[in-house]
Amino acid sequence: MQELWQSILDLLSKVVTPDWGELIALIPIALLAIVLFFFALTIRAYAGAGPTRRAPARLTPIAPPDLHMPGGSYAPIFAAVGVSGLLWGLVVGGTALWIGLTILVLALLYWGREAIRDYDHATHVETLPAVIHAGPPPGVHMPGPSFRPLLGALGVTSLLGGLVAGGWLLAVGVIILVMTLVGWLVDAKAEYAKTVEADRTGHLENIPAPVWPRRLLQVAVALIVVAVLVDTGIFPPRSSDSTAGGATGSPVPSGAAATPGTAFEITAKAIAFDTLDLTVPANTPFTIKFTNEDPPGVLHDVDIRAGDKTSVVQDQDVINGGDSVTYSYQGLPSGSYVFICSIHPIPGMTGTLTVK
Ligand SMILES: [Cu+2]
Repeated sequence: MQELWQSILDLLSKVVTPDWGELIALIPIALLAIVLFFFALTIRAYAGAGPTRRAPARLTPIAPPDLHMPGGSYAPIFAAVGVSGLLWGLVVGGTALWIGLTILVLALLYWGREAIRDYDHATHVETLPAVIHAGPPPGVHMPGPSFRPLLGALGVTSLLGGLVAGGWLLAVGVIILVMTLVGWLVDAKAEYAKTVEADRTGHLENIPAPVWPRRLLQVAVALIVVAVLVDTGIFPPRSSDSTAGGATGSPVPSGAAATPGTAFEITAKAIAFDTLDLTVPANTPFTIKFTNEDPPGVLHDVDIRAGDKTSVVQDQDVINGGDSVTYSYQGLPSGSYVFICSIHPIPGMTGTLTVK
């Protein structure tokens, strides 16, 4: 009996226990088949629907009275394109991310404008008499509106961004904040003067309502944009002259510069050296004027290693993006070496150094 049962189980296991790996690999194909099947069904349903359900006889829906129904909008489609662009940018990174973000922001702004238009339209058909308050009740003083908090928020944001990223953004944040606080103080002083005046006249007036600070906002935003551009190194374009003898630069030893063929210049940009081949005389000190043209935060150096690219022969300090330095190296016995960035030991930052 036991044997019979076992033989049945063995037989069944061939059928019941499939190769799961192969089945899982088939899942996407099965999903695709389902989707295609659905599309086919939909197309067939439309094809068989007959002319009456198709375009020519389409009616424009009319909303019942007192019911507001906004018309069709492309905004959700634009937003979907923007989100797709953003997600795609998150996958591939770099410029695509910014393009996706820009599309999304533009789409949302468009949507917002549409919504505001719709809102304006809806509020204009309002038939109830609008209640307009002439002012606060007697004895209550209500200060007028002020844009200072908004500018202050802009300044604080810029200041905090500057504290994180450093550079000109910090200075711009301080400038905007100081401008805001001084303006606020001026407003407060004027309001105080009004209360003093009210003691005499028995009537407390507000200071004139401020106009929208278009010019001030434009200046603030322009300052922030310029600071970000300068901090990220996009503007002005860095030339080798402007960074010559940077903060970390050390003077070229006069003895080394005197020997011909011992002073070199290497520029690193986009995580690659512009030179990948150097030849120096044996047992002779030499220098490399090294310029890092990558954005701040991207560190590079030029170390010398043996031909195996791992044994360090001479080590140098890394410099930050935007900096420049003159490295001094001691004379080397003749042979084949590499000069390499210890941060990015990739082919683009590994050059051959021939000493002979
Ligand atoms: Cu590097």
